[in-house]
Amino acid sequence: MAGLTVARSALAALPEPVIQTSVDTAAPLVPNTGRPYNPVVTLNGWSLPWRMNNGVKEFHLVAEPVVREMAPGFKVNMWGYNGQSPGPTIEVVEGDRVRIFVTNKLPEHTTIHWHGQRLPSGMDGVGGLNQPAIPVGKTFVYEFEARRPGTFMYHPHADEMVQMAMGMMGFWVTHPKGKHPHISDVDRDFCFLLNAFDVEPGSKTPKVNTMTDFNIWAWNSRIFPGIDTLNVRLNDRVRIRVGNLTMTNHPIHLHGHEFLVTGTDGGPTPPSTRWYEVTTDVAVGQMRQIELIADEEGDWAVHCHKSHHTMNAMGHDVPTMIGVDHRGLVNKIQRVAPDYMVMGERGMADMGEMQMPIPDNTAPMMTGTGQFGPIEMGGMFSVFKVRKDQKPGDYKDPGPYKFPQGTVAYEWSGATPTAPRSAAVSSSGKAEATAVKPSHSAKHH
Ligand SMILES: [Cu+2]
Repeated sequence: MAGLTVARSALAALPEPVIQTSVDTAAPLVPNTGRPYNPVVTLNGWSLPWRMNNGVKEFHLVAEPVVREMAPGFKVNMWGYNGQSPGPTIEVVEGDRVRIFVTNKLPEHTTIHWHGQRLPSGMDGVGGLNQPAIPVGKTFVYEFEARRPGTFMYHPHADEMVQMAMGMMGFWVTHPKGKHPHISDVDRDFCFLLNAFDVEPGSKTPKVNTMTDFNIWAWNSRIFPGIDTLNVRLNDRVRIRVGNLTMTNHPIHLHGHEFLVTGTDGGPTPPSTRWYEVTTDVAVGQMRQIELIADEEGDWAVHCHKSHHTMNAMGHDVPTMIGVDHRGLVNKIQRVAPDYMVMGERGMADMGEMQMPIPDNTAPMMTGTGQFGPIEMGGMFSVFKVRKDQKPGDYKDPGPYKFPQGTVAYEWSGATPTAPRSAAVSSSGKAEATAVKPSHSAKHH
């Protein structure tokens, strides 16, 4: 790595920057110095090792251009940290003294804001307000005590719109230093950031001046089916931490289980404030921790409930074609435009199966295959896999669920009675309505 050799002499006194080249979910980083804690698993990401220096945890982040593979075969030129976008997850313990060296290898200045942390104002990372921006080629030092446990993020606060649109962000977890009344011990602790990009199909670099009209909806700069599954053992207590650095909200929905929101931006929530849900909205700039007991075996979808966020790049101007009869017209058009094809006359499901040619370096709009056929999803979608034989500490994908005999929805093979229609439309165009007055005997409040 050319960049690293340059760094070596200049950064002699700094911790060697650790660079990640893989897009796979790394095994949890079990701490070998400092206070013990139960590490998190970053989806398609990793945690940054540190160096202990006289009781201070020293990390080294390198802001630099990276190439992130968002899904197999779809690579995007991004800016990130230590080889990837997002940057590595930083894990520390409440009360830790933390020193972070930030080296700027971008073509412009940058800073890092430690989103949600209690810290001295001069460490908060807003360029111009709290510090001069870090010039190209320079290294700055941030140092503070991780004062409260919880879920945090980091991102630039200099040319922020451009740098976040290019993928600069990372996750931060501060573990409690001991038993905390509002933080449970869990068997699995996952985390990921919600992020969004505007990459024109066929191009490789995000458009950086996009304000709201993004077309790639990602978890940790990956899109389905490039997002790893969340694999757990039956009856595990599972925590999932989500941070939102896109420009819109994402209602995150889990199938098959109810969960509690056990933490927000401000830290763990008091148990008396929690209620069960199956969807929780994560607004822009927010962090949420959800917790559940994984007590239903199976393959359970977990996804953003905005249906266009479980789609990959598509033209926004595709007209709705449902119900439009193209017969005859297509042949005529194909005489002048041989590539012309009809989409969506009977809905868009054909897109899930279609092997139509797409521009180089893009992802199909809806894709992924399950054991029964196309899943017809993209973007912010993954699978929560609950298995009784998943070993503790084993995060490997157990493969597709083996459904017990007789538990899968099936085709009816008996007689199908004709369904009577309740309100027929008369030839005058008026609906015949029948009102039924409730009888007195049926009245109850
Ligand atoms: Cu969404």
